[in-house]
Amino acid sequence: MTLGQFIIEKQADFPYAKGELSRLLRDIGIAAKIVNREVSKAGLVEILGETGETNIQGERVKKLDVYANEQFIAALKAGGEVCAIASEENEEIIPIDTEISKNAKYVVAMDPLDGSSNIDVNVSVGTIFSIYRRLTLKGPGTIEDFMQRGTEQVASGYIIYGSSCMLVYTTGKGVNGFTLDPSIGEFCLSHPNMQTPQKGVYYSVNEGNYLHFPEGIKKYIKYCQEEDSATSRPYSSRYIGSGVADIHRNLINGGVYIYPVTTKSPKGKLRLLYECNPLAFVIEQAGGKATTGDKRIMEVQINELHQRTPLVIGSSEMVDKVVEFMAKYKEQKV
Ligand code: P6P
Repeated sequence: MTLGQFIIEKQADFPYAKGELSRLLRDIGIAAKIVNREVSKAGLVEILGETGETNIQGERVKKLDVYANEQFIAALKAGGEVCAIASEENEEIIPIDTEISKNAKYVVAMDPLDGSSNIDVNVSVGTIFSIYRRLTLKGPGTIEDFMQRGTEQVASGYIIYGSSCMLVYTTGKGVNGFTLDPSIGEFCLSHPNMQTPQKGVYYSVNEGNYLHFPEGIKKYIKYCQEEDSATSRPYSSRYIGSGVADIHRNLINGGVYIYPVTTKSPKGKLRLLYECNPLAFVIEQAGGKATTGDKRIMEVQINELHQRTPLVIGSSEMVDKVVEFMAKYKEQKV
């Protein structure tokens, strides 16, 4: 079953929907195919960095994250279903005020190419997207449309450009994964009704920041490293610098991803609007959890577009254990 067929079939889940969300998800799928084509040949067309040269179309060769941003913006604008876009690549929101979008109901927040520093070394990267109903009544969207808690998301998901290209999304009725079949240029349902294991043996954290972690995180990392066959410890450390790839692996195999506060990132590094909330929606729908360490991610109040937050996300029993350690050592300072 292709993504398009699946979306139409599932549209029946939303009796009041008139197809706008379906078309919006289709638009995201189109942009994903275009970006995947460039990501998969990044090493060949020197799109890795700003080379200063121009390509055969006479365009300056752009960095892949700029390219991805432009492709998703173009696809969303052309689809006419959104009245504004927020992007990790843009300081301000992108209001959309075209004839085709004048009745648009939705806004999209996105990280067009998460982990893009890995492109040059051929490591998986991803796109993360979050869809909200607009709050403003008409005209181009405003920043007010994005100041919504994660619990208000209509849909969210990610695309991972890895050994294969996968699109994983939820509309609040479970999580489904689609793998791009390049021979037909379609995303095909490969992972129906994804459920993440309640526990796993992978923990993902940048231990280079260990000395600056809160005490509870330090204690949890040591817990992961202890010998205890009854709880399958020591766990395995897996951290590749692309959150989408780490979180996707943990979603399938079980595991926990942690990006806590550090001295360099005193509020955490990852962004609430277009990284943590969309990933939290997917993981919760797959039976996992996502927290700041003491608050459910999707209930965090958002006050600014690029707001950062600490993130603990993955298998519910493992997230609970991290929270337990953080509570136990909350007051302890190094
Ligand atoms: P660090 C990528 O920039 C990202 O937002 C996540 O995808 C990734 O897990 C993390 O930051 C890597 O950050 O500080 O460990 O290099």
